[in-house]
Amino acid sequence: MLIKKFEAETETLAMLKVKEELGKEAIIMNIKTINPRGVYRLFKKPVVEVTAAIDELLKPKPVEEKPLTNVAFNKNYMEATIRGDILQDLTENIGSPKEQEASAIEEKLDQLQTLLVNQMEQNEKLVKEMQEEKKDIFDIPCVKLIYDQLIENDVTPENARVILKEVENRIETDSSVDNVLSHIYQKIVLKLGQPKAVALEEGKTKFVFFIGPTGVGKTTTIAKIASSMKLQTNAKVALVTLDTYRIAAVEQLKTYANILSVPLKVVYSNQELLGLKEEFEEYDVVLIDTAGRSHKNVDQVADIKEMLEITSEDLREIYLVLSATTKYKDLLQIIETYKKLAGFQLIFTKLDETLCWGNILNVRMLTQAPLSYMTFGQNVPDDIGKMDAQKIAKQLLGGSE
Ligand SMILES: Nc1nc2c(ncn2[C@@H]2O[C@H](COP(=O)(O)OP(=O)(O)OP(=O)(O)O)[C@@H](O)[C@H]2O)c(=O)[nH]1
Ligand SMILES: [Mg+2]
Repeated sequence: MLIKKFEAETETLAMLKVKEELGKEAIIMNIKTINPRGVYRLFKKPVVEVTAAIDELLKPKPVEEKPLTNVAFNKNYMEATIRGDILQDLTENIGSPKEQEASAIEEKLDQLQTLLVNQMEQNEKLVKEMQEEKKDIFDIPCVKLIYDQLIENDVTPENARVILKEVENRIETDSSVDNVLSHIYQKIVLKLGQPKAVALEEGKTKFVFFIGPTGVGKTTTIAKIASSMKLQTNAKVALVTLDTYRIAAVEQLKTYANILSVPLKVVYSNQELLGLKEEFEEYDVVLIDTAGRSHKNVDQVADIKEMLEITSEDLREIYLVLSATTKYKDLLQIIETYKKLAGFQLIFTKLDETLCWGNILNVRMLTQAPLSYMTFGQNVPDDIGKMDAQKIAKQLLGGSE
């Protein structure tokens, strides 16, 4: 048996409490009104007290509070959505400035992504097209043949590649051999550049120095130039030799001077060189022969520099004489030595002794010095000419006349 007291403002309310807690089987044992006492009377109202009892077994069980399962939760959630609670939440947020901003950014990102993907696809397509279109220039069969021909003629592989690479853009995979050849030919002609021969100026005496290694043909070339100047342009020519080491050398030039009826001066010191300006002021040109020097002797090159600098720059021309028969490796050493003497032109001799004229192009590409004359035999005065870039290019491409 369970006995419990219930208080309420009225008897009805107290009875409701009893029923709620003990059920309708509860037995009312007593009902009384309790009046507050003492100071409490001022604040509290009288209450009705009901004493009720019930058999333990008959007491109603409290409703069990089960935990919410997922299903239940989802159900509740759905119900709530149906009820509009969540929906209302969402509607409250949609259209808020933050929401609008976020969706704008998202939209922009989408656009950007589409743009990037398109761009990447386009790039890939382009690269593929380019790869298909512009294969390596050496894949064109005739280019390989031309390259081999240049190498055969002693053009260095590096220089041959430079030339081919420079025309690469103009050559199509299906270009005809003639077309390819003509591009390469033009490129070689351009690389060789315009020849720069001795330039005579009225009222001035030009001092033209011929320097270079031993036995390349300096003296012979001077005789050829002197003769062609005298005969073709009727210029007033004088010869000077600084090659006093060998009597034969002086004799050699003397012979040419006699044949050409031009004066020859033998100069023994740099000091004497100073006097030449006055001595030959009536002349258009003074051709100066020097002793062949070993390029390995650096001191001698320093001497030449000193000698050259005696003549003022505007009246001076320097020609470095090289033989087309010299190996490129040796030419490299020669250039290394003579490059200290800036401002020279290049003469190539003995073109008749070799079919491989590649070194003319090699040295030109290495030094950037202008080409001037080429000689092609021992005959004075005939075997000389201005450097003929077209003839050299043809020769290098295997199309000699
Ligand atoms: N085949 C050929 N021989 C040449 C040519 N030019 C010069 N020679 C010959 O080369 C040799 C040397 O010529 P030189 O003019 O004495 O040479 P160099 O540079 O003055 O010689 P050194 O004064 O000793 O340094 C001579 O036998 C010339 O006939 C050329 O263009 N072709
Ligand atoms: Mg000589």
